[in-house]
Amino acid sequence: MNKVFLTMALASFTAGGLKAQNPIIKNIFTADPAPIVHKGTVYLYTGHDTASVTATNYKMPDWHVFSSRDMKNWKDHGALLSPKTFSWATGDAYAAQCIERNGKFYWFVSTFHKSDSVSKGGAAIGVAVSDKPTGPFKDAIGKALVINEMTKDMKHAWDDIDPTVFVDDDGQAYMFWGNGSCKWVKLKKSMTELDGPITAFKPQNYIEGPWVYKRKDLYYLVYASAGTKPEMIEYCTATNPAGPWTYRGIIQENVPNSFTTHPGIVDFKGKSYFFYHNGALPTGGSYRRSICVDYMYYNEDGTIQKIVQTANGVDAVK
Ligand code: FUB
Repeated sequence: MNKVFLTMALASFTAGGLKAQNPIIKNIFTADPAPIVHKGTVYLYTGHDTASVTATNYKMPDWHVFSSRDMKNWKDHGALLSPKTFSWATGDAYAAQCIERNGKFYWFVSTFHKSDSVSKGGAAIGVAVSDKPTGPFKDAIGKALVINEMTKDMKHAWDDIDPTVFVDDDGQAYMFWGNGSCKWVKLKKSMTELDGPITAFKPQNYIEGPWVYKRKDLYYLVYASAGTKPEMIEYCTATNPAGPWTYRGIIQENVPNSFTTHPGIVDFKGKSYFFYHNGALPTGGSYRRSICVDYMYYNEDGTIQKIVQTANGVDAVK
């Protein structure tokens, strides 16, 4: 635990009965934040860490959804999706992102494929769909969208994780994902079919957890990087989602008490917010992580200022 952060957190927890906002989710351990805004509400899709204090690997049984109308009070809608929802899946519920298109909510998840006639196993990406941001969600395809055998550049079996999806102004949808290398592919309008070849590339210091979005004609690829092992968050920009991507630097340093961290970015009521996870809750750690949020600021030229990690988090908005 970072001592300064712990001291700040404890002070905020105790001073005058005030509660620290960060981590924003305290009832369970959560990781891999993926926020969206829909009809005046922020919906936060998360992973769920349930490993024991002494565990040396993840135990992630399901994905949760939280919502807030003011960025301060968060409601847990429960475990709305699990690898068990997908007949072809087994194992942990890794990073995921849900986006809305034409009134439907597509929740792109990374989990693991059973060893069967389709795949020898390894990480895979699936899609669940619902008419509402809080479900009920069902498997949109009945099979995985991406299996380990579809990408060959990385030799490890868990490289096909951490999908991020966005729809460009011309209606073309793109999915980026990957551990060790970043891969991208176009998606068809159905959002459940690939629309072309998969391309892999290696942004500077890239490890995993990409988050891709567009702002003022500039595309952003924000990702968990090697950092100092623990991870940091770094980013690239481009004028075309197909690249080339220009490396822009570090936006978030190490987080307290967790090897990984993971970006999720959203604009809400005129402000930009940076979601991430750390291990700062009591008994927390690399396999018992917690989601936080702090402000994110852009410079005039579109570059991103360094994120300041705080215990108090962000102010409530009306
Ligand atoms: O939460 C499991 C894995 O840890 C995610 O898929 C990665 O991005 C890292 O946060």
